[in-house]
Amino acid sequence: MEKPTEIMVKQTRLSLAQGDITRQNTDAIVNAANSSLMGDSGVDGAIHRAGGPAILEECKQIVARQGRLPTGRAVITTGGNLKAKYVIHTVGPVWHGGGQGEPELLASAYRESLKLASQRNLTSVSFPSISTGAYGYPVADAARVALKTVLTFLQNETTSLKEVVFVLYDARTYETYRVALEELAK
Ligand code: AR6
Repeated sequence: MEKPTEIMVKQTRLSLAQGDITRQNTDAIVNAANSSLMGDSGVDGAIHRAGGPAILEECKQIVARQGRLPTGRAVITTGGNLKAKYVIHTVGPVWHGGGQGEPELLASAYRESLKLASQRNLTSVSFPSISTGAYGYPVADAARVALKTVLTFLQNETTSLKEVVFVLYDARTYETYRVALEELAK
């Protein structure tokens, strides 16, 4: 039988795809940013490159207003030239071995992003695999936290979201998320 790459959680479809998140046409895409919100490498760099300067301009205004974005929090800007109307910028934890609150902070990054999307009445949002690149979070652990957090949110919160997509860049990450979703859906 085909392994599940999507599940329904109440009214919302939670699915996995392999690809480049900057090409997604969901209402919002989530950026795995850092606290400076200045754009850098990885998915953050790709989003700023594809979306153009309007995103960085709004990020600068946000930092001028409220300071650096703490780990586990999220803010929303325009999507600039992207197909997505909005970018939700969140900061995942740097992996320090797991004993410094990393799972809670990673869960918070997903939850705060979902809350923002719901507050804006968005119907669809795409996530990358937050923290598993430059920030070094082991992918299998991160996948479990990510999927469980989204699932719990969709089960327990009232939300406008009809679609939540994880867009995984490489085959190994995609496969790891697929196994984690399969485990969770049992
Ligand atoms: N679409 C989807 N996923 C992508 C893309 C893309 N276009 N490009 C990379 N990924 P990372 P982090 C995947 O390092 O670990 C930045 O410099 C990538 O393969 O982007 O949260 C920020 O400014 C990996 O699976 O984010 C921060 O300083 C995942 O996205 C820091 O890196 C996350 O990798 C954040 O580190």
